[in-house]
Amino acid sequence: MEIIKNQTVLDWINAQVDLTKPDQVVWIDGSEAQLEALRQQACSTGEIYKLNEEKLPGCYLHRSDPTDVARVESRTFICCERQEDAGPTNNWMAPAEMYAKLNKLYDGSMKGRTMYVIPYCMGVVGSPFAKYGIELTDSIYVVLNMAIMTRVGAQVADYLDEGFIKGLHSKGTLDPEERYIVQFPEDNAIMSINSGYGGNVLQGKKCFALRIASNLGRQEGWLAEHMLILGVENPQGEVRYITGAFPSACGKTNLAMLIPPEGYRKNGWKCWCVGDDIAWLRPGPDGRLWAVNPEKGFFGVAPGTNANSNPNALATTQKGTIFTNVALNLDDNTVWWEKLDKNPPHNALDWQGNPWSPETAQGPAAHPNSRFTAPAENCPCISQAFNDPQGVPISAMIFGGRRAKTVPLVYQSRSWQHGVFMGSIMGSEKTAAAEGTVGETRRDPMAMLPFCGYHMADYWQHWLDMEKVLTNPPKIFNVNWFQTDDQGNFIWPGFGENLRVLEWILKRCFDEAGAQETQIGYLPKPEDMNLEGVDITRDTLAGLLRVDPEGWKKECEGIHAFYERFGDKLPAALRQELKDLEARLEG
Ligand code: GTP
Ligand code: SPV
Ligand code: MN
Repeated sequence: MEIIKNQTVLDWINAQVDLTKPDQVVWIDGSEAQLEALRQQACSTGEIYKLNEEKLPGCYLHRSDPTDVARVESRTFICCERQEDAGPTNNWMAPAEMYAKLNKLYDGSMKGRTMYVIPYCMGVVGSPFAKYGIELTDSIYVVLNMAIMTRVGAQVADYLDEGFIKGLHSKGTLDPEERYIVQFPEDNAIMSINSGYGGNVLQGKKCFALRIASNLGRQEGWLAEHMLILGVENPQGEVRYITGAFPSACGKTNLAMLIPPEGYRKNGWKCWCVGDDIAWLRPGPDGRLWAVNPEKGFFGVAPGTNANSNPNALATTQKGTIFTNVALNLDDNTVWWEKLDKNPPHNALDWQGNPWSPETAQGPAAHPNSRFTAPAENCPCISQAFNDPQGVPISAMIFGGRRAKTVPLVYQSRSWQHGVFMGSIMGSEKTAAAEGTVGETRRDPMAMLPFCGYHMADYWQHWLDMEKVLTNPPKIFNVNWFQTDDQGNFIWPGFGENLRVLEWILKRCFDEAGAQETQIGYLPKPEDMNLEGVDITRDTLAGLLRVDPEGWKKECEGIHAFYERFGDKLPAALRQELKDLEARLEG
């Protein structure tokens, strides 16, 4: 059944069929009947596994290949004609060379398999700000995930025209040596092969909504960002919105679903989730910045999610969810992961399908980057504005990462330009969300290092330029929930208690809270933050809000080294901001 009429689109699909040579082609119409048939088929081959229907209705478990458990940045490429357009932070290859390489890998890769045609939309279908694409894939797992994460099927068919984003995915042989995640921004095309995991293959997410969309945003005057979107309702019933850019596995989903501490709840504070990973931000006619979540579901980190840390995320995963690389409790056919509760199953299979029990465990039951794919509509705190094509107006933008030392709990930029500088110097300790050594600090500007689809210095310039069209721009802040004591324990309680920081941030946006000026920006004085009902002394808070000039001088050395990579392309405004910071630290 063909549901797409546009000839350019059909010609492109036919060319990919000729290349990959599937036995058959199936069009995804998005109907529940078709998705259910695919689930049953995937269960019959072991690709997915049905969980306890009473406890977890409509939920499934999938195990990916053990060599294929996270994004692979070393095998992710931006292929544009000129290498300097990809910049020093992206892997690059000339498009012709990459197409030649990939075409060999795709040639016949779907023989004996079915090709699924997934028409999908990022954003609200039919809205002027939505973007459309097609992912061709030989994986039912990808189809089922895309159907949760994006708006798929017949509803988008009429919107597919010459401007669609082309996407080809094949599991290939899963050979890690030949794994490629490739964006061709000048062709609006995405090709990934030899992976079946997450952001490598659910192309709507990082490949489209960040790498390709960041290019579109630059051309069209908007921003595609790795940001959560959260509405905070105060006791007066007014909802103010923030976005937050934290690197992978640094707390976006948790902040996006924050539950206010008890004292706040009693006073009428509420939080509303608009998005947990990606924000498309455009200037509105009112000169404010408006945010839309282009996704329709959450692809969230499972370990650490529990009834205390993030009850909303846990509730979201109780139906219609696909779990990837978590443990299976054989006693009742449910799932488990580290820190879900204090009762690990004794009769279980680990994320690789091997027998696991706490007594005999050689490693974790769930992979540290195991994930849930859950519909946003399941979320108890989903915002009323979730499906609003206009999005929500943003009062504050927050940057942040994992930093044991130096970076205080929160500080505010002195200006938009200084805020862009703050984003550009973000650092974070590496997590399990991508390959590499966990714990190493790396610069991850705006949490976009793996996701910016063009030259990072041009991207900073684009951010700087946005100021000209924003008469009422959001205020910019940096947060760090992750300072540790000498024993390595987190000092700040985090999670719901982060609302105390958000309260100060949002009040700053409306001139309702005090601050002190420091070398690095504006910080709350310890008495400017509400500590009622939390087990933190003013002294401890003062420590979390300390600016350590010596630590910051070291930080500046690292920033210099990082900035050097951009040579002449580094915007002069950022070079100046670094100079000014150094002068203030000396003074
Ligand atoms: P991606 O989906 O990879 O983009 O990750 P994310 O940014 O959405 O991170 P997520 O919210 O899933 O959190 C990742 C890890 O950080 C989990 O193990 C959380 O428990 C932990 N975490 C989140 N918020 C906090 C916090 O406020 N304090 C502390 N100490 N840990 C946190
Ligand atoms: C991230 O790593 O930021 C994620 C997970 O959100 S993935 O979609 O795999 O990139
Ligand atoms: Mn993410």
